[in-house]
Amino acid sequence: MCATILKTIFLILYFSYKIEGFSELSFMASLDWNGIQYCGGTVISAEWVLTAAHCLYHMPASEIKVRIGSKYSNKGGMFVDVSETRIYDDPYVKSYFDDVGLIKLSRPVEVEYIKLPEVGDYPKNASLIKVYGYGKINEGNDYNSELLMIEIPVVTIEECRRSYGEQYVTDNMFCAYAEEKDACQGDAGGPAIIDNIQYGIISWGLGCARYTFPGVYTLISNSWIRSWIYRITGA
Ligand code: 4AZ
Repeated sequence: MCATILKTIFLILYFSYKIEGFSELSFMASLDWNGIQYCGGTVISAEWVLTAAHCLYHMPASEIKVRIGSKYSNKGGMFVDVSETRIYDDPYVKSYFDDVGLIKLSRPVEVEYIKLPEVGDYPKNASLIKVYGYGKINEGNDYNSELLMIEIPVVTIEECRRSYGEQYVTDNMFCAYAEEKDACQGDAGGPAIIDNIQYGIISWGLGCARYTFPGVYTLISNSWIRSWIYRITGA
């Protein structure tokens, strides 16, 4: 009798995966390779995690695990296996800079999924994005396992191109910059959010928080990116 009740409780917990006490950010995901936190991501539907393509290159799905809904990259939340990874593979659009990828989880999770923008819904110049990550806190070796957030303004694509060169900042990207505040190694794949909508995926930049060098983000509302995500995930 007691064993049956315990078993039922166990099954209910096992099949719901609800996070308690962390609901406002339960969509946050940390990618783990062999016990090493190496990228971020966000849960966009029961089975799909959005991340950067470069977090998935040369990475067998079987070697990635995703920690979901935790304030820490090394404990808590749910630790879920990956069944499949996808990067955009249209022969006409193919470069390192189309930095969007998807991870299919081995089982569905019930969390507060992050919402994505409509096609053409661009983050406006000077609007503040919230950027979340479990990555490094400077260019040195100061690793940090706790989820951190910065709030920084979007800068114009022209300003970003002046820093990096015309050819490196494509129409699939936007940039954000503030002195001393930036994403860093381990944050890529994580979100840039305005008003509870994820507009960007942390993608690249020269070093971290270097003077006059913005952080670069994948522009989710770009039409092929947005429709590709929708086609695969329904989100
Ligand atoms: C990274 O490797 C990374 N400063 C992410 C963002 C930036 C640099 C590196 C931008 O995850």
